[in-house]
Amino acid sequence: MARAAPLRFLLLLPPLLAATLGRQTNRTFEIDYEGDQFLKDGKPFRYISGSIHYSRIPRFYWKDRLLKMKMAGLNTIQTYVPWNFHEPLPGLYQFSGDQDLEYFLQLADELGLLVILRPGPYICAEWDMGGLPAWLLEKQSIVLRSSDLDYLKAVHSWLGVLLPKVKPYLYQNGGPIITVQVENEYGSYFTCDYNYLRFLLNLFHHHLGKDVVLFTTDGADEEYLMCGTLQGLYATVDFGTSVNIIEAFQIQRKFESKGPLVNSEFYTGWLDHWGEPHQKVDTQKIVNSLTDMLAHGANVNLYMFIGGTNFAYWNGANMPYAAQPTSYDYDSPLTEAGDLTEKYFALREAIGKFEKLPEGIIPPSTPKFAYGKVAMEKVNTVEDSLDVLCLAGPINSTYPLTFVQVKQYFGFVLYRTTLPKNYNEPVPLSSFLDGVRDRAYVSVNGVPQGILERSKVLVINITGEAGATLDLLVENMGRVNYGRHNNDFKGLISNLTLGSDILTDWSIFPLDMESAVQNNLISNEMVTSDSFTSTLPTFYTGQFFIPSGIPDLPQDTYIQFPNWTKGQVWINGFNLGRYWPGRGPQVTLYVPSHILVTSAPNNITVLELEGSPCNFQKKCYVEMVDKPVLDGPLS
Ligand code: 6GJ
Repeated sequence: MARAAPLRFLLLLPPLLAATLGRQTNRTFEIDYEGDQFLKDGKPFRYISGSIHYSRIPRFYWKDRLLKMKMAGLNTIQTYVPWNFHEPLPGLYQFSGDQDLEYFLQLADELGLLVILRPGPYICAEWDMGGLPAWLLEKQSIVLRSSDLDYLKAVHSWLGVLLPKVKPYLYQNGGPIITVQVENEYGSYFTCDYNYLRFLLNLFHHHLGKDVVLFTTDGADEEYLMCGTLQGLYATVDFGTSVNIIEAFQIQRKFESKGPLVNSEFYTGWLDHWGEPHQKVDTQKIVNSLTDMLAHGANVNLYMFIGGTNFAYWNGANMPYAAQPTSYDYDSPLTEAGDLTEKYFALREAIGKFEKLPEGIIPPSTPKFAYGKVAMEKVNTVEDSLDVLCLAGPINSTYPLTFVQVKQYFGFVLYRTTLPKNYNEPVPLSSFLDGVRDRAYVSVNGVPQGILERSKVLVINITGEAGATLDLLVENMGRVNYGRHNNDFKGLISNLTLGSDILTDWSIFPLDMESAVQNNLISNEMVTSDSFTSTLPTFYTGQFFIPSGIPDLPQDTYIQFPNWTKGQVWINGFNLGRYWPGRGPQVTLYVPSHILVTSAPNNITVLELEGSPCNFQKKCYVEMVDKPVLDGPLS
């Protein structure tokens, strides 16, 4: 009987794989303009692809999701590379753990899945600032996605790191990447700057070589492709079930009279916004359009095949300002948690009419466990936690500074000043030109006064005595990811007026919630103030144990917040994202099992920004349940 490979062999796998991938081979992937098709190693090839964003799926589950996509009959997957996910500060690069793009590509290759890579540098994707890093806004006048030299310099530097990393993974070098998208729906953007596209074309060719298939994607409308396409970049379109596929591909043909028909984003669902109904797209309509496109020999990418989660603060927003929620379920064939849906099997059946479906077991939906109620206890308000949230102390400024100006890119900043005189009667507090970005939780001497909200609540009335402390905890709810407003500065971006007075002499506290939570600085040992009100932004903590004696635990779960309002939640220091049942439609947040432990208590930290069900006497609860609720009531 053959001896099993010694375990140490497995340690050799990644470098062996990389060495194999990095080699020049005689493999080819190209466009056959005469045959209106792709050729893979000289043979006609049509891709049936699905979108998966590795940045929205824990590394722990990448293989599970990719295998489910393979078993659905897909031969290719498509993924974005979010620049801000990998370069959080200029020159600081992160490519390990959940950011290990190369490992993700290796997994796809091992499973026999080809890859359509979309490295942007702008990606849209309902992702913060469309993937562009917020530190670009340190040049306040920067013109994003243009020939602005500061923007091009940053792009040149970033792609000079990213593209050499992915070059070994090109198909012709032994890897899975068959095509690479340049920019994203550039024709939808106001700059319409061909020099910018030429810069990108040359940069991609410089790093990847000229034998790679580079393409663009734009909405299936002639005016979009006018600005979104360029000689040397193969023009493709995107459209959903409401569009006639013949008309859509006729638009593509106006720009690519020969070559393969490609729908780079065929929408299997749709995006959500807080306060709007959860979006769904009818399965039969998707099946009908997909079948029609495949029958026409088109190459199709199903956007999304699995949406996943906007963990932490990664969600984007659209204009008029509307932030997307934590869940990016997208009503896609695999749920946010990777569960198989009726849409999955319907699409698998449709694909099976055109491609031989892989034999073998489809990985089942992962089990979910309801760990039940978890008692929570108040710890401290944000105002009383500044010593652990802002170790460097405040930045003092006559007028408010933006998040970027204090080098804080996500989460929260506390703005503090004092009232210049007595306001015994309610007086309007407002920000010039809708300048609160995006929500400000206002208090005077620790007494809540109300909430200012971008585009929704521009004025609140407050009272207070001269010298009283005025606090505004400002929350960044996510940067605009689509359209001209994606230079989305956060914080108090214009002066605040109180009646006829401009408020000055600010102390500005950038708040490092992550370090405080991960270093257990938000704990019950903290001194808690005597008088609690449950409407000041307040931290709560709780613990729960994974039940012993039950096999296969821990399992995935969902956390919900009955009678809480809005906030942020961490489990064992992992930032799960924003909850906002007070506005909806998302009620539960997905909790992947890999962040849970069986050997110790699991620590939950909640920052409730508005109102919790707790009071000083009564304990309060969050709840771990085994079913998601993404279409809950709207406020
Ligand atoms: C694409 O733009 C984008 O390329 N997109 C959508 N387009 C419909 C028009 C939006 C106002 S819906 C969701 C996707 C992603 O944003 C994708 O990144």
